[in-house]
Amino acid sequence: MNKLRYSFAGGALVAGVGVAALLLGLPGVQAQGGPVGIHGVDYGYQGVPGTLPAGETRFSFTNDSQAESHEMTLFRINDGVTESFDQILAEDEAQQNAQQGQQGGAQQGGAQQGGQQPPAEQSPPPAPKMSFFASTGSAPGQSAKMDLIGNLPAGRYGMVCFLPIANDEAGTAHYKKGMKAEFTVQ
Ligand SMILES: [Cu+2]
Repeated sequence: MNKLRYSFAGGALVAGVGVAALLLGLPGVQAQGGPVGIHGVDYGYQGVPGTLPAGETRFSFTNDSQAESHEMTLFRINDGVTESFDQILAEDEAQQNAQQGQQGGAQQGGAQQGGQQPPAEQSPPPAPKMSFFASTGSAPGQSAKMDLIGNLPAGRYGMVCFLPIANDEAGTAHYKKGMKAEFTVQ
């Protein structure tokens, strides 16, 4: 049900292109200072710093919920983008919904017209406003199996959970209930 382009799986592909040199809990790799301890609750993050120093950083994620799995997916907001992380998420969702609507309409039209019409011209997608950085997550009451260690360039970052609310037929994502946060690295 990964509606969003910035899903866990999709993001992993982007990361492979070299967006960030991420070392997943590699032994011997030390981040300066202690880990940044992030706690997931229903539905939000606790312990998110307002600002972090640039450079090697270790994030340790613990899921304090007893009911829901949670993830901590990090994005770096692209340089020059002025929208807040909340705005970017909202725009992305609106864009996804519009694309789904277009696809549905095109299929219906094609059937009615016997498929004679050439496909409507697709406008190119807008430039992405953020880049996947890293992701981890854990089941209720557990810590993530590995810390995230990454070399954080200065900039603005977003943290988000795309997982759907359990037993919610609409599959509403946790971030829409508030499980999202923005912080700055400088
Ligand atoms: Cu969550």
